[in-house]
Amino acid sequence: KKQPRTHAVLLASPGMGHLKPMLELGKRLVKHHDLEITLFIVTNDGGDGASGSKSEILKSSDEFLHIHLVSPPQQDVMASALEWSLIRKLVMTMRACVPVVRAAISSMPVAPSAIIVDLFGTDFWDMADELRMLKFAFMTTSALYLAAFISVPYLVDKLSQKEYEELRTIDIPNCKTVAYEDVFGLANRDDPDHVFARPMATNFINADGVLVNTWHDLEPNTVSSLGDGRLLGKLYPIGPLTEQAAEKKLSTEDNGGAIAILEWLDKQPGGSVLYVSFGSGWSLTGQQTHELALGLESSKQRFIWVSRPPTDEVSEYFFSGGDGSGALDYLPDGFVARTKGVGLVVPMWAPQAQILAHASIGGFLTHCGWNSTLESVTNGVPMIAWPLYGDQFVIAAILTEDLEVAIRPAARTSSGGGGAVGREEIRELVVKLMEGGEGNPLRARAKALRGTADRVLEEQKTGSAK
Ligand code: BUP
Repeated sequence: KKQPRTHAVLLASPGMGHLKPMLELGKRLVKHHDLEITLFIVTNDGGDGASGSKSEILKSSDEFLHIHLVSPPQQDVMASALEWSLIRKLVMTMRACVPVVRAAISSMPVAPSAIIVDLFGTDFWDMADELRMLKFAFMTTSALYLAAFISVPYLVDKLSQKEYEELRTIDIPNCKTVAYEDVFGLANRDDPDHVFARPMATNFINADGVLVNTWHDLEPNTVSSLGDGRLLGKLYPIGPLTEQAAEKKLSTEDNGGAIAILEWLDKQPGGSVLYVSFGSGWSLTGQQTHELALGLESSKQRFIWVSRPPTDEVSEYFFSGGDGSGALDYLPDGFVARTKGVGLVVPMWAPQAQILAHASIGGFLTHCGWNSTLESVTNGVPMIAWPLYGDQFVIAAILTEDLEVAIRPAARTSSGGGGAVGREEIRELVVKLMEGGEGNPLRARAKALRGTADRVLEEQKTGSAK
C-alpha cells in the first residue's frame, strides 16, 4: 500500500500580506517537496476589498492542498475591541481560532506532523506541543525586520531608564542599523503593546525552524547574520515567494475589471506606466490623495492608480472591509476626465501581480508592503518608497539605502499624517523614476536585482538551493 504523504498544517493570519505568501508556500511544499498541506485562512471577514480574490484562492485547493476558511467564533468580542492595536487585534483573532483549528486537526485522517504559522500565530505552539507537531514560524516580511523584532526585547531589558530614553537605533551584529521607532509594536517598552508583543519574539526564537520570505542576495548581511544560529535556531531563507503571474489564468466571468486593465496595459509602450498602490491595509488621507493626483497629473506620465477611500484607523481594511465606494470622491475636480487615456484610477483592488509582470510597467509607487516589494523586485521594477505603517519603514530603508532600487519623499510619510508630500515633490519623484528608459540607473539596478531572484528560483526548481 502506498505510504501517505507527510502532512503539514499552515495557518495564515488576516490580511492579504499574510495570506498570499502562505498560499505560495503551500503550493511549493506540495509541488517541490511532495507534502500534503492543509492551509487554514483566518478571516474576520470585513472583506479588505479582496473577497473576490479570496474566493479565487479557495479554488487553488487540489488533491494535496486543502484550503479552509476559519473565523473566530466570537465576532462580537473582536468588534468591541476596535481600539486595540493592529498587533493585538491580529493575535487575539488568531487566539480565538485555536479551538476550531484544534478540533479540525484532531479529526484529520492523516495526523499532521508540523505546523507553520506567521508572526501572529505563535499562540498555536501549545496546541502543537500537545499534538506532537513540529513548530515552524514563517516571517512574511524582511529578514531585517525579523532580526530587529527578535532583538529588541533583549536589548531594551539591559538598558537603564536614561540609556533607554536615549535609544535611537537597534544595532544587530553585522546587520544594517534599524531606527528603533521603526520596529512596529515594540518601539516603546512602556506601552502595554510592547509587553503584549514580546512573547511573539520569544516564540520565534523557540521555534523548530524559522522560514523567511527572502534570499541571500537580497539581504546578504542579515541572512548571514541570522543564519549563524546565535539569534535564532535554524533559519530557512525560502524566498522569493510571490504569486506567479504567468501561472494564473484570469477567467472573464470573475475578472472582467482585471482583464480590462491588462488590455489597457497591452496598448501602452514598454516601461512607460507607473503603478500606484498603497496596499490592502490602510490608505492615504483625503488631502494626500488630492495632492498625489495633482502630482501624478503634472508628471505627465502614464499611470494605473489603485485608490481607496481614506480610513481613520491603521489596518481598518483588514477588519472592517470596504467596497471602494467613494474612492473617487477625493480626487480633484475633473481629474479623471483630464487624465483619460493617460491614467486609470481603479477603486480598491487590481490584479497587482499581473500588472507588475507586464512589460508596459516601468515603475511602482508603493507603500512598501513586503509582498508588493518582492513582486516589484522579481519583475525588475524600480520604486518610489512611500511607507505608511508597520514594517514598511524598515523595508523602505533597505530599498533606498542598501539596494538603491527606490527613491523616497524627504518627509517621514505615514497614513494619518495629512498632506505630508506636496504635488511638486511627487512630480519630481515620478519623473526621476520614469524618465531615461533603460538608462535610468534605478531601472538598471532593479534589473540586476531581478537577476538574483531568477537565479534563486531556478536553483529551487532544480533542488540545488542551499
Ligand atoms: Br491593494 C492590492 N491587488 O489591489 P503587501 C493588493 N494586492 O493583488 P499589505 C493585489 O495583496 P502589509 C491590490 O499584490 C500583495 O500580494 C498584492 O501585500 C496584493 O501589503 C498583497 O504588499 C499585499 O505585503 O500590507 O498586506 O497591504 O504591509 O501590512 O503586509
